[in-house]
Amino acid sequence: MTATTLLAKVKARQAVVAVIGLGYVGLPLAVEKAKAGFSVVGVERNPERVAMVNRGENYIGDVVPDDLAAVVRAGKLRATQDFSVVADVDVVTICVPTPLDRNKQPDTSYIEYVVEQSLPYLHRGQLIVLESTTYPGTTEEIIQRQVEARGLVVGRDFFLAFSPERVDPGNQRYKTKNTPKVVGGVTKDCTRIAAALYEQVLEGEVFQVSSPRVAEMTKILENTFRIVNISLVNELAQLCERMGIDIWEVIEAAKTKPFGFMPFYPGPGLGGHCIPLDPFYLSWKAKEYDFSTRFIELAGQVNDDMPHHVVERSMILLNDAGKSVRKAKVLVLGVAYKRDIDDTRESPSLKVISLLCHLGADVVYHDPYVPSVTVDGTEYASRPLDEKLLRGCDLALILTDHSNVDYGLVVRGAPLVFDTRNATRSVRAPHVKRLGVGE
Ligand code: SAJ
Repeated sequence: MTATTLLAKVKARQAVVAVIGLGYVGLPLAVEKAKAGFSVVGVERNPERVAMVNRGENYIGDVVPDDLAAVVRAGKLRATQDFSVVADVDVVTICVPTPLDRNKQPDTSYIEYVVEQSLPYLHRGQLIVLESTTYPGTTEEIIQRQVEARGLVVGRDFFLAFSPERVDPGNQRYKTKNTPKVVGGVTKDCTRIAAALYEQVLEGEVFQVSSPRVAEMTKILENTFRIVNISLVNELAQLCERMGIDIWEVIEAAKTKPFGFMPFYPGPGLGGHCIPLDPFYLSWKAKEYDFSTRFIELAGQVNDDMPHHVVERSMILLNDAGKSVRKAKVLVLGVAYKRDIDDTRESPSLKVISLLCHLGADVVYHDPYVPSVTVDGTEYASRPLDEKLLRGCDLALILTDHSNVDYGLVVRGAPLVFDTRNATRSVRAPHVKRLGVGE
């Protein structure tokens, strides 16, 4: 199939699409492609997820359950663990994790694995799009190289592009369908066909760039922008504590500037599977060019220090109340990495709990979104939030500001509150202390 025929098939929504990886990126994308009329097959390693999709059952918060059920019932979406389906599709979209290993080195093994498993089935006339956040060069150095080793030539026999995912878990306004998309192909035809695919599926703008490397770097810039600015306010929050200034009041005032400013807020550290990790893909690649990405390294250090700062401040507050952290009963409020979601990956709360336990504290938690969590091999269950629990603790530590928690109850019940998210912003009481607020 030539570029022209594949392009026509995509525009007619007759192309058959494989989405490899049905996680928080892949499943919403698969559902949107099926809703647009494409026949979609999800290739997913987790058999539970495969079975749930085929029963029309949802497991990703940002997917509308009825949408998933409807496209499965209509036969427009099915899932499998079997890579051989790649032989029968026109488009392959790869949405697999790109974590860091223990030494903060990129781990592209998921991408390499799915490409290797797909290779026997890849053939002329197919479009391959990588969506996983990664360092500039990945698409060409890993995917193009492996496929061309089979004698296929990119831009002639197959088409290859990178298009970064921009999923913001829990965002009620921007979903997969209405978030603008950046697309960069190895050749003009690659870009054109990949852009056409997203134009059939998404409402948002499809912004074409000149290469996969530009698209890969675009995503890294987006996330590096966040990690650096979050670390900036985390550093200023620590300074404000010493200077007797309220950082939250300062940020609210700075927000009145209608141009040239964007608010970021202090917190107990940086969680999620993207912001704390993705920028280090660029750090690693930059070393090949004898370049040190100092802002990213520094941002990582400042953010990594925040859980330690929170524990240090907690110890001081307990000490001021005449209590030692050893044997102190600490109630952690929130273990998800950010508000109103159930994801605990890289959550700073887990680090705080681990540090407190190593200091001999007796830690329990409440999180309405997370029924249980394991820290250092110990499983904790979320405790019901009531007066008895609050009165029974020495310190209530707010680490995630879920909207459905009654912070008035927390302030009334707990003898001491340390709030790292300004959830108690309207309260002024001697037993309530906030991160970034000096006495
Ligand atoms: N955080 C702060 N202060 C802030 C903003 C965030 O401490 O002002 C913390 C959060 O509590 C969380 C972490 O940073 O622990 C990451 O939060 P995030 O808001 O960046 O959200 P993520 O990681 O779930 O998703 C982000 C997307 N979020 C936004 O743009 C708001 C987006 O950057 C990417 O689409 C996505 O990562 C990704 O997959 O790369």
